[in-house]
Amino acid sequence: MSIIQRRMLLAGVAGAGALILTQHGARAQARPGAAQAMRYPFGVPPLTYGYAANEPSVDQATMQLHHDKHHATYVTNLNAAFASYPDLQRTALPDILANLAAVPAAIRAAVRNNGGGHVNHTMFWQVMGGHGGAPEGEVLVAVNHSFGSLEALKEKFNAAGVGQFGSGWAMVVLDRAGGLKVEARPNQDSPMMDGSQVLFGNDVWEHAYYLQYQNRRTDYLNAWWNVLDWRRIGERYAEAKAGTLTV
Ligand code: MN3
Repeated sequence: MSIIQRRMLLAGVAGAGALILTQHGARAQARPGAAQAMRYPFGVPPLTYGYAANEPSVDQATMQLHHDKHHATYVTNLNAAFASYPDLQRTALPDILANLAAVPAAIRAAVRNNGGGHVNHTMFWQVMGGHGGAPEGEVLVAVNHSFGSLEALKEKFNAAGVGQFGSGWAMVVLDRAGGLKVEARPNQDSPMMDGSQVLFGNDVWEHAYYLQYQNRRTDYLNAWWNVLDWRRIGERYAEAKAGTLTV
């Protein structure tokens, strides 16, 4: 039984799987590069800016190692896990992560860790490379509605990041009404694993900041806002509401 067939059975609605497939068809048209990155064989999407674009807040060496080595390792391990599972190879990664219980037990942990690592980092590169500042338009409205102000969001987000024991992520996730919530996740877990969409998130693994900030995670969290690309985050918000957000 394919994972999609299993999901349709679990959902108890034959149409649910078809809807997901249709949505991915639409996604493939909207953002072909990003959609392809979510299918086997997986690849690390190239940065759309230079390694030095986030200086001085995130240094070039960290960007290079993080993108070319750390993310690449998750992708290599994910491809290895999928090698003997043609059903999984035919399924978009977000759909697999949304139903990890259906992944064969022998590779479930590898898919959780490395699949989560792949989607989290693919999102991460997208929302950086900008110049910080403040959101505009619908995202500004959503931020003010959900948190009161950008400053309040930053405070809550940084607290989630510094409070994440060990490795993990601070995330802004969307609820069904388009409202925003700050949530932390351990390791490489993704909110996709419990059916949520991510607007943006910051990596608080030591590999994300240790070269430059050593133990000063708070300083890294504060500086990271300077490199956010609010224009791209605005696009992600629109895509999430339209059901076309790929990752
Ligand atoms: Mn990382």
